[in-house]
Amino acid sequence: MPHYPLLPEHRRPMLLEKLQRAPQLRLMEAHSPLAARIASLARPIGDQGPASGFDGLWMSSLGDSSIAGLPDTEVLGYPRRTQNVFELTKTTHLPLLVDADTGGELSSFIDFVHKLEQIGASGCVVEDKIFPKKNSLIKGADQQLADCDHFSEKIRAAQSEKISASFMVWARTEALIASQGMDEAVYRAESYIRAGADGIVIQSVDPTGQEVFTFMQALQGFTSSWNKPVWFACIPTAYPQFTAQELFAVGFHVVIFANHMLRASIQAMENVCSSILSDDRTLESEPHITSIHRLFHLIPQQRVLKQQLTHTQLVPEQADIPQ
Ligand code: SPV
Ligand code: MG
Repeated sequence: MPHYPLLPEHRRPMLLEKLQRAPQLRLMEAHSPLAARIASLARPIGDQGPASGFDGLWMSSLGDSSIAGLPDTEVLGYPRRTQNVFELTKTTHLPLLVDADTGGELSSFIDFVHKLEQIGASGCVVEDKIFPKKNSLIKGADQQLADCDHFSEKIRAAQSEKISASFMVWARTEALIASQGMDEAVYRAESYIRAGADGIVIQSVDPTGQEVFTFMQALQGFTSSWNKPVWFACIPTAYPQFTAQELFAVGFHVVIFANHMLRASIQAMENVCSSILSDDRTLESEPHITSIHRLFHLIPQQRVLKQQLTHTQLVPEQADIPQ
């Protein structure tokens, strides 16, 4: 990737264009600019897997909250989330899909949508739980759904208030997470599509994957008779035995690997800390950690501005950063 950021108007349509061209996309979670760069440069080992790497990045609420040392309960807030998305644009040319949680209060959700558009994100996913939501993967959590009509209105409002046609507003139903059953999940997905959702994310923690397969089958008739394409995504954290290719085969267009960069980094950091404490030096951990040389390759150091920046030169550039 060249070492300059993409302009928002160039990045924003990329996800929709990729979907229209070849609707089988793999998105990787990125919780920091460094993680975004690593995911953007990643390629498969050997000759299996997509040679061009990931198709886009997922800005996970779990990732953003965890990095900030906060629970995934919408405490981080949109200003910090906005800043995080903006920071990511420095290190990747991939399109960005942003997890918008419940959207909270309507006017702040619309404001978030506008800022994401200005930054050049390609879309957001808003979920039908009651604010403040709890993470869907928490075992035994009491999960409460928002009223379906009210949530559909939120989708409708975001679609009519957004500025750019290429920015997508996806709806995510948590009906299965809230134990409301398949009929409710399908009913809600149809309602959100009627309200204008560009895509649907189905969240499930069924380890067999059967729930999401049934969901896709149940919606087939409705979506094939619908007047515009609707994209479907799943988040296979709880059913990792399925390849993206297998999930595409049952009708999904997007597979989101929602937390794997984050979890990989935690394990690596825990291991190096234990190793250094056990050996009382760093020699033994060296073969297991990234070399400084590799770090400098990922985040090049040689780019030093030649000219002295004056205060007046800095102001307009900073003014472009949505707060
Ligand atoms: C996230 O990545 O923040 C998600 C996906 O919302 S999950 O944590 O699986 O609910
Ligand atoms: Mg989330």
